[in-house]
Amino acid sequence: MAERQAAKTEPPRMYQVVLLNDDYTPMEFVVMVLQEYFQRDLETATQIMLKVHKEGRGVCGVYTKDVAATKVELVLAAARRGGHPLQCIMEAA
Ligand code: TYC
Repeated sequence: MAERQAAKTEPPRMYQVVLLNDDYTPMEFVVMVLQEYFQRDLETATQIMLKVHKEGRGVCGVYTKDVAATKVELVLAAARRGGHPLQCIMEAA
């Protein structure tokens, strides 16, 4: 019982949503995605986009599992609508 209660009050596992670089998605589109879906201001969004562009990947934010999964789906749907190959994944933080 003590164990069950301890497990119940464990903080939820967190997941980071990660953007991956590609050669085709416009920088402006990635900045827009970071502003729209990750509530980043223009300066922070630009910094994250440039990090992905230079280093191949970058963390957009850290969320609970359901929120992270929803954000990945929203980003991929927006990329598809725009005809961009942008890839977005989630991984345990
Ligand atoms: N590398 C892209 C370009 O030069 C820009 C880009 C940045 C694409 C971040 C994807 O997650 C990405 N247009």
